[in-house]
Amino acid sequence: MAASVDGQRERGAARVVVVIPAYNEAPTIARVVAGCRAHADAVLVVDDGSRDATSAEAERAGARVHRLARNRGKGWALREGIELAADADVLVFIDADGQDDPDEIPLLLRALAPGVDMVIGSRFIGTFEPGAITMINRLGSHALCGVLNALFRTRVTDPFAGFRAIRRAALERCSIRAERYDIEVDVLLALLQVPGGGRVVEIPVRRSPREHGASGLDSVVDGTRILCRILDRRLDAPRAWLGWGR
Ligand SMILES: Nc1nc2c(ncn2[C@@H]2O[C@H](COP(=O)(O)OP(=O)(O)O)[C@@H](O)[C@H]2O)c(=O)[nH]1
Ligand SMILES: [Mg+2]
Repeated sequence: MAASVDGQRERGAARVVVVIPAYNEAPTIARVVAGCRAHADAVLVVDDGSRDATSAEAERAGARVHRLARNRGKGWALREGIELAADADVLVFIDADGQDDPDEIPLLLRALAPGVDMVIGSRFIGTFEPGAITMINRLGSHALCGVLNALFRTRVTDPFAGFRAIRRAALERCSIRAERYDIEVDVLLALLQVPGGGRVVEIPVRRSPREHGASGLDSVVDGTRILCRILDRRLDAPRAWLGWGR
């Protein structure tokens, strides 16, 4: 039985679905899926064109797998997952490479108190284990986070964290555009921009190093894409004011 969401889990009312974007993660996906199943009602893996046994391993571990023929990016995969998890009350996003700990899912769910729309598992108020982040990514994250907080007058510590819990009702009020590693910041800013403003909280989590392969994130290309996404979102208000809806 999963952790409580507003005390609803005990009443069986809040359905928690974990959505995992996975690309060439065969060595770790089964363990991540198994870990998530202990804390959720269902686990959905979105695999867009992996060349290894990611889908088979995920299925073997008990996940529902949505397979796309060609690679479209982490953001695209998560957006497909959100569409498919239409029966969820709460969605949890977690990476497939074992860097996030599924046993911390109950902490996210517990922090999703009444009135809270999204809980971000912040690595910056939590812990990076040795080797879990490169110096360039740490510096880039701080710089981009500073830009975001200045432009949106927020005090977020980890807008790029993929490990989070979000209410489906809140997601339904957002229009998400990102296709790659700009997805996390896009979801956050879309949520903050809904009329009345979504309520977001952060809790500390632990981030482990990657156990196999390499990150697909290119610090320069994806850092630039994230910056463009932040600026694009910042222009939404003046665009709306001028009647230039998107
Ligand atoms: N489905 C899908 N998942 C992706 C894609 N790119 C990255 N991911 C997943 O997103 C998560 C984070 O990716 P990773 O490259 O490790 O980025 P980092 O942890 O931010 O360095 C992992 O679960 C990846 O398998 C993609 O193109 N498609
Ligand atoms: Mg990773």
